[in-house]
Amino acid sequence: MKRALVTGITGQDGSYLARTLLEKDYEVYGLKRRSSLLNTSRVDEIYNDPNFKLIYFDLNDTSAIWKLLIDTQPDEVYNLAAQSHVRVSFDLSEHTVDGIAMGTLRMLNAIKTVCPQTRFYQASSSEMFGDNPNYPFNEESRFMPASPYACAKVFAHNLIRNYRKSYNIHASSGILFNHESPLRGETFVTRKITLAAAKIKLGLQDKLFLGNLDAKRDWGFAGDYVEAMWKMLQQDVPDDYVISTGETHTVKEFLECVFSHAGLNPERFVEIDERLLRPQEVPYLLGDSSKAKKVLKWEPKVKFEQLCEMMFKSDYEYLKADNSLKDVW
Ligand code: NAP
Ligand code: F7E
Repeated sequence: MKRALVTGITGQDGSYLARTLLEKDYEVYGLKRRSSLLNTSRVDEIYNDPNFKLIYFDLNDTSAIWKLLIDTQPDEVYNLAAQSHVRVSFDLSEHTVDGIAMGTLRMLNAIKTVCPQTRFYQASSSEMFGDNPNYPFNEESRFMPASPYACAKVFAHNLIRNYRKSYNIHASSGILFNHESPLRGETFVTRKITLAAAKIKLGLQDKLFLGNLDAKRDWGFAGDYVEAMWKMLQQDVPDDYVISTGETHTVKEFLECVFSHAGLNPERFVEIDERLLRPQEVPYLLGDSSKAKKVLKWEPKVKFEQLCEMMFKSDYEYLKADNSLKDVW
């Protein structure tokens, strides 16, 4: 049985990846940092699986990382932990950069010495392309990061290449474009919109405040994207791969799609709040994942419309059942 360590287990991708690996008969060590309130709801369903273990960990704790690797000698490590909110990274720049950049360095240094045969996945991001105007973006496109978050992801991405070449470590980066799901964090724009539409429909909310509606994103489904992470670590040779749908939509289009599933007119409820604008915006993201298609035989399954519907329905049905509420519209 293969053993995998997944950092960021309490996050969206951590929970989808853990399920995927358990289905593939892995022993999964889910790594979580300490929190003052319980925050394991995304992995509650797998908590009692005999092949799943929840372990304390922090990207900032070098000795804990070393001990963990010495004790577990994993076949694969998936490094998903990060302060992943781009807007927040402008306010918490040092914390964000330390976790992503230094945290990845700490992991790689430990692997190099403790278990150099371990395969490593790094969660790189389409945010690294920033405000580069030359889309669509592939593995060779220029990084022009436009936030502390993206700058740190470029640093970590470069480390992966450097450690791969210098020390022959099997380390791969997935340059993933935005991917969403019913388990997406509630402060990312897609989930903020689907939750608001569900609450408005049930009479629990009357306004939705948003920032820039014109930004374009290449949105896919998280369940499809974690499969690509796993495929990268099954290759004989480590490499970098863009993972995307090849379709881009504005935030306004996502809003309209969700509100139309809810039977609501967004103009009645949406207001722009300038505080939600970013010091520097990433205006246009569109990925070209031809390499992943060819080498990994990976393709996204869920389309934009299905994603909007899936996320809205999940929020609506959960809230309706939970509160025994009736539609007010
Ligand atoms: P997420 O839902 O925000 O989850 C992030 C996870 O990292 C959470 O479990 C969080 O713990 C943990 N974490 C944060 N700081 C930590 C620290 N110092 N030590 C240990 N754990 C820490 O993010 P996601 O959407 O699942 O994304 C997974 C990874 O992919 C991230 O690295 C993200 O930057 C990257 N990425 C995401 C996307 C996307 O569209 N989703 C696209 C490209 C790349 P808490 O629950 O305690 O906060
Ligand atoms: O913003 C605009 C905002 O925060 C998307 C992370 O997973 O994907 C994610 O980063 C767009 C931006 O995601 C609001 O200005 C408008 O243009 O949902 P988001 P993101 O910044 O694209 C990348 C690939 C990652 O790597 C990150 O970890 O939506 N927007 N109004 C808003 N965004 C938010 N959050 N809230 C608003 O009210």
